[in-house]
Amino acid sequence: KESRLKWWTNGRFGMFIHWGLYSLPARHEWVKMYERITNEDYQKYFDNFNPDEFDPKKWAKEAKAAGMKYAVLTTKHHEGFCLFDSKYTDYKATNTPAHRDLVKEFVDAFRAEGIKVGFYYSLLDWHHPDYTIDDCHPQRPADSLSNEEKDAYYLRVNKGRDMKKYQQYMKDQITELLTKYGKIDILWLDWTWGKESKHGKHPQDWDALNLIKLVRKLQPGILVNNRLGLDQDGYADGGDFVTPEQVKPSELLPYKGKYWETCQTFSGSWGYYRDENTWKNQRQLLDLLITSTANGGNLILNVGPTARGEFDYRAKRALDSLAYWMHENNQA
Ligand code: FUL
Repeated sequence: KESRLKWWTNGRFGMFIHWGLYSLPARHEWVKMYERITNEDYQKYFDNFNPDEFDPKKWAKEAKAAGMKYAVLTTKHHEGFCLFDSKYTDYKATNTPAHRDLVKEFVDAFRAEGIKVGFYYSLLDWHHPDYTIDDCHPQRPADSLSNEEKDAYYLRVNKGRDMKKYQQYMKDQITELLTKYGKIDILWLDWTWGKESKHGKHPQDWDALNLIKLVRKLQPGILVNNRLGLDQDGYADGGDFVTPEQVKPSELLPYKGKYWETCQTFSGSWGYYRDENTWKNQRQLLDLLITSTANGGNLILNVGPTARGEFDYRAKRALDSLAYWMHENNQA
């Protein structure tokens, strides 16, 4: 494990990219769930997904200048939309006006800059017809219903949904991702929850053990994060690193001694959120980077590109401020 993780612990700093149909409404990557948007109403984002400014070579240059050594792209987020040309769904970028396999272009562009590539893949899927509807789903029951009414609702809407088929779908897609794009350095699976969490009443079954075995077989050198929940079942190979999310620098200290990567946003949400006003300044970003590195961890900093495929000017400004600092300190 130590030797597999060597490049990653040395690299310390990565770029997360959250991009999907949610970049069109531009108000959080969870918009479909938060606003209970139906598939029919969400369809307009698919029909109009046309990232005419998408040029991942530019993204890769920005990442490199900022001193980032790896990048992880959302191949599919919770909304279920695939940025890659999957055989197993029509809900993919090649069927939108984009007409491109965006994952392939990302991989080629970042590799060309010497940046390691990773894939984020959501376990949740708010579009797949076999995925169990639970209390973390756009079609969840109304809050006003009683518990009995909610249970009856779940029974009704999940009739005919077959989670086993969805498990197979995940395996098929992960197989595509890990066989069609060359050597993949990181797989970032997201996410599962314990019985205690607020979504625990309807726990999902990802067939996690067989999933991780498949991943290890297809790409023995790959690094996998810890969000499959296997560590909860006493399975030692629960993941290669832990992933404290959006925590303050001071809260990172207890992770010392583990392999860890904190994931952080520039402004709060992960998907492009046009009207968000909480952008971190250079000092805050450097504080995160320095605290992470000094305590033996990694930082993966997220950009949510716009629907046209560009980095927002505020993201560019933040990246440039890091590039400037790296340059002044001879780090990049
Ligand atoms: C979370 C997700 O629900 C967020 O949307 C984001 O992808 C973050 C990195 O992980 O659990």
